[in-house]
Amino acid sequence: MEGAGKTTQARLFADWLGEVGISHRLGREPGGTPLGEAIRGVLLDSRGPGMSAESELLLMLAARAAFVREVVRPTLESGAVMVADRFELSTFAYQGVGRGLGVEEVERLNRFATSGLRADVTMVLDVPASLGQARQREGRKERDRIEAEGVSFLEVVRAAYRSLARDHPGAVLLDASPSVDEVHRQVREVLITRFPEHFSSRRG
Ligand code: Z5A
Repeated sequence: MEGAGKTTQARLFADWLGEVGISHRLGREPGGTPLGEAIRGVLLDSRGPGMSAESELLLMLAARAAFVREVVRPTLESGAVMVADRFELSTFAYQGVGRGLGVEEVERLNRFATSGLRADVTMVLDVPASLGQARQREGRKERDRIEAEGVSFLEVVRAAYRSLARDHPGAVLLDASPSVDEVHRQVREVLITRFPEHFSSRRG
């Protein structure tokens, strides 16, 4: 969810990987490449041209295709860990459910964009939409075009995330309402449990 603390947690997680000596790269979606960042500008500009749900989806996926080919695959091929601030579950929740395009159809198009690459672990940071928005207000972040949809749209997206997190391979639902440190502790716990061979002797 917006304002759940994804960027904060992705950075803390990447810092932790650095501390324990695991090479990694951090990227964000939409964005992460020159093309992706240009598309991000179009997608999120609240004063820009409006667009249909279909155009929004295809722009998200155009950015993702570049991100996977130019950033994610080369990072994984080099043996490093890729940390992504948002990935395909966002598209299933926002465009598949929130925009009503249907999760199955979005999954099909997404597979084309990613050439089937999946994340090993997806952490879904869950907060009520109102708390996410309050955090963003406090952080004084201006609302982007999608956030401007308002709290009822975001509650639909939240329900979609909670349901998708139950079935999506590798997804874990975390309560992101507590403090930054507590959520980071939960993130570490998930990774240590999932990949004990990498973290047991490197708790950092
Ligand atoms: N979108 C989509 O529709 N389909 C897709 O496929 C993809 C994206 C990939 C851009 O995403 C928009 O694109 C987004 C979904 C859509 N629009 N909406 N809604 P984004 O990730 O760039 O934007 P965002 O979700 O709005 O992220 P954000 O505002 O950067 O929120 P965040 O990363 O979750 O939170 P944060 O930046 O880490 O923290 C926000 C503030 O809360 C900040 O002041 C922090 O200090 C504070 N914070 C963080 N954690 C805590 C805790 N635990 N307690 C108290 N305060 C906290």
